[in-house]
Amino acid sequence: MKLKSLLLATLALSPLAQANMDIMTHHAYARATPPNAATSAVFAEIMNRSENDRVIVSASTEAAGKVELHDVIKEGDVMKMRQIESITVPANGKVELKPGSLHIMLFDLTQPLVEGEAIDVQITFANGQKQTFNAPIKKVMSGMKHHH
Ligand SMILES: [Cu+2]
Repeated sequence: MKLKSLLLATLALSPLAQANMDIMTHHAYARATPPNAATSAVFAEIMNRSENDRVIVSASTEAAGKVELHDVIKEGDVMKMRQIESITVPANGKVELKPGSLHIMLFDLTQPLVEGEAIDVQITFANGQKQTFNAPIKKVMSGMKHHH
């Protein structure tokens, strides 16, 4: 019993265990794709319960060959996606990745994303912390108007 409580105390004090409890991911999902689509996107609400801003610098998933962090900006009347360097999750705050706004962009999909299945997505923070969350695949109404 003594050993067990000692182990628990050590675990609680370890910076990694501490860090992992600071970040919580809610309502994650990935956009379902038609059979030949090469791209998709992942959305989630990411909460930071620590006293420090946390900066997401990259993301990865086995479902895609390439993953980028994206934002959507308005150029005149046209909404355009662009790659961004990082996404900051403010201290004691949250950031919402959603259609028409911040998202994790998937390129070179290794297989179609089928509604009802799920993918694992790993995000990496500037401090080296990594966090994996599960994103169920859902049909998403396009939040972005496509102008041709
Ligand atoms: Cu994008």
